[in-house]
Amino acid sequence: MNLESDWLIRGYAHVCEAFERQKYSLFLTRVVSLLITQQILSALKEAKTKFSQAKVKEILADYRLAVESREASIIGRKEVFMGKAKFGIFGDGKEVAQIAMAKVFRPGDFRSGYYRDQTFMFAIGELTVQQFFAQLYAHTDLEADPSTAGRLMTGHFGTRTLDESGKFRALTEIKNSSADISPTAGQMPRLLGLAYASKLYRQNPALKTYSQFSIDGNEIAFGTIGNASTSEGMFFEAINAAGVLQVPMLTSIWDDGYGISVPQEYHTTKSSISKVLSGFQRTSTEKGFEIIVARGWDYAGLIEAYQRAEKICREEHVPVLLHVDEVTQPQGHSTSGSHERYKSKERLAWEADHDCIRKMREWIIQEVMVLPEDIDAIEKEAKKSAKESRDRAWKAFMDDVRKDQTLVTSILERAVADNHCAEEIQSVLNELASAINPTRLETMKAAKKALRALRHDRCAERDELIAWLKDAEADNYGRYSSHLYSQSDESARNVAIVPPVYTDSSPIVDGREVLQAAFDAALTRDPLVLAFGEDVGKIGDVNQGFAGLQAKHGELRVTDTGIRECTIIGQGIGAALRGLRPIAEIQYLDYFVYALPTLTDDLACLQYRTKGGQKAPLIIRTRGHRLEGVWHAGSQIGMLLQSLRGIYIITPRNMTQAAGFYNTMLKSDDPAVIIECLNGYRLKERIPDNIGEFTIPLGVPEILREGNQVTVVTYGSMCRVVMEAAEVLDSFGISVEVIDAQTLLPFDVNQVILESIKKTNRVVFADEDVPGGTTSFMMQQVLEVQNAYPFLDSKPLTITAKEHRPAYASDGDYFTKPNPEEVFEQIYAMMNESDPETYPSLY
Ligand SMILES: Cc1ncc(C[n+]2csc(CCOP(=O)(O)OP(=O)(O)O)c2C)c(N)n1
Ligand SMILES: [Mg+2]
Repeated sequence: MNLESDWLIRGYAHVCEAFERQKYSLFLTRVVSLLITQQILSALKEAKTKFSQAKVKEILADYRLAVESREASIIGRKEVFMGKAKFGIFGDGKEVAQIAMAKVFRPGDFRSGYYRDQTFMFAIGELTVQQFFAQLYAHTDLEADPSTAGRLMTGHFGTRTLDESGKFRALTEIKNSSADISPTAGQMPRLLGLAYASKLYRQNPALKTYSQFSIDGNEIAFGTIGNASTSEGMFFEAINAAGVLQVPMLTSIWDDGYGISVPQEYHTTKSSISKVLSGFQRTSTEKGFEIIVARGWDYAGLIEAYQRAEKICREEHVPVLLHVDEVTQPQGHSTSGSHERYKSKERLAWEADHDCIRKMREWIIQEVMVLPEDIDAIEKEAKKSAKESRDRAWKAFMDDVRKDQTLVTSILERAVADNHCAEEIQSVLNELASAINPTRLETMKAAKKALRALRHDRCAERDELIAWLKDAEADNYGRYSSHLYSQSDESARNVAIVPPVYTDSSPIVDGREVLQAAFDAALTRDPLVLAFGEDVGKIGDVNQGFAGLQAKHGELRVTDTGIRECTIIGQGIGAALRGLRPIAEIQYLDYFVYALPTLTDDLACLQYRTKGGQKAPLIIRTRGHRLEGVWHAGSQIGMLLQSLRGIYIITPRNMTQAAGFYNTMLKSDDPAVIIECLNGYRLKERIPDNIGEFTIPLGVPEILREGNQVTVVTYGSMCRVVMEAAEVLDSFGISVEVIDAQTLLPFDVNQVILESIKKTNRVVFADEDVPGGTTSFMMQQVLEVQNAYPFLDSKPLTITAKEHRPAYASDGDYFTKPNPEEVFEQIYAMMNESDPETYPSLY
């Protein structure tokens, strides 16, 4: 192109843009363009862009997507204000950066991001605009919202890594997004694990054949996080760990200068996360991160930045931090309030000027030499397309919801016509018809109200309503309550039971050696198995369950980590999401508190929040119960029961039971926490001959001692305490049946405890948790769920630790946690109450 025509085109573009910027009408812009001479116009048309035709096409397709995504945000917001959806949080302002990121995202890669990433999901082809709206409406159909089936609020993205039977799909053939969660920065621990998996697949030759999970570890884990959320500990923990591990983790920070209303200076030292983290920058002599800064409105710059980042990350397995600065948020944080409340006029004007779509448009006109009217046409079409997607999503949603409403309405109308409680039912009908945007709730309420009205009227309509109610309850269970645990054939509940085999030559060894033998067998059997945690590698954990196994199986299989419980769990989740079978260790149960957010918000609800779309069969190994002091005698198992539904909680009384449970869980696709007995590693046990194969079923208690007067239900280290007390009670003529619950989730699935109570008519729940902790859970399960209360002759009893945690003194445990004397006395007192003559009070 000659200089003259270049000048003309630029001049023309500037005039058009200036008019638009001043918000003069399109008409005026057109008039001006007409005034421009024929010569200029013909020069424009003849002008040659420096880009190839294919490139121009690609750029315009990107622009079209950005506009469509923006339009989806704008109309999404309106939908909320019209009452068609409850809440909206959108990716406006972040479109261009996400399109650039999508360009380097390949099959096999994983995303771990947050609620702003709609454009990225559109760009990789894993979310349609219609699905975006379906999620906004919380459409509970899996096809409508494949990310969450209506279970999560809008902006929670995830791809289905499992097929319909719950088995992994070929992850290297698809573009993967791990399932989002709402807690900001909660995506970071998992991101670390997703990247860590690539390192293992690349460096461990035994994993080369698992091509459905990885091709030579070439996959990048892409993270996204908002600027404000980088203040969270999880962010720093994950960044540091990625630098240490040198894993292909490409973290993008969408920096829009705010976290809801709070500006950057409240969040980040020096107001810049890339400045703060500059010490992580690798040098020619030190490993570390590659840190890149790009501007959120600079399409060309972003594309170049992502290409550079990808190359370093994918080829060298160096973690990259891409600080995308100068990002805007045109609609404000969410539908909960307007940003005019907290952004200054200057900031709002700056944001308008630096809007990434406006800037991209300018760039296309100036650099790609596309006529504004051609861009207008693209914009028009993109906006129309977004609206059509919305309409389709809304129709599908309403058609679905209305199915039940139509059915129930017709039953009620017939009841009125046949004069069954006509007046009351007509008013129910009127109420149902008046709902503006009805959900299933209104229909359910109407049916239940009608059934109340018809309680004396045994008509056909009543029977129909009852039948509908049963079906609807099953459907709604499926919609809102299924998939807490795996529902596949590989569910832990389906693992075939292989009993332990003992022979005369089965050696008697320290408990820790039983575990060591089981772990050795697992590592030998399955190259996907690996173990990591603090002190797990070189010394084989603080109690030597893995002793010698790093030397035998290599550092990639049995390895140490930094002191970072939260990301140890994330490391496990990410690795498990990518087909590996990690055993992640939290050194003591007491330190679970540090890992709990990731366990509860990410792992426990994974199957549930994706309605069976993703799984992470992570085994968390820890040790608890009694040993010494406040932080090495953890028994706060009630805390786990309350927060970790979705993860099985296993409490073996010794290391053989623990080994059997590890074997069971390694054959299943459910996650589990296995709590070993802190004081059991040196106790002698006989190793089963089939140490690597035998399995123990979940939810099946074991009767450790038979008796017929009192049933004691306990678990873990308390089994030994209760057994000792039971022995003494026996010598006082009191026959105690001792039951080891073995697993708390699931709990006694065959009602062994109920059968025992039918015989003894008395029950005691004993453990080392606080009063009202796990014993209350067990009591609720037995009295309420198993219906044991009619068989009781004595008040049910709980024997627990004190409310405080155990003191360190040598007898601290004795006076804090239940001891054999206390168990004896409490059970004796129970018998004294029912038969004081035979069992006179002790003192
Ligand atoms: C752990 C946690 N704390 C608080 C919130 C509430 N919250 C939701 S979004 C948000 C601001 C996040 O800002 P930023 O990380 O900058 O992302 P942006 O929304 O600006 O893209 C807050 C405080 C949350 N979701 N999770
Ligand atoms: Mg922000």
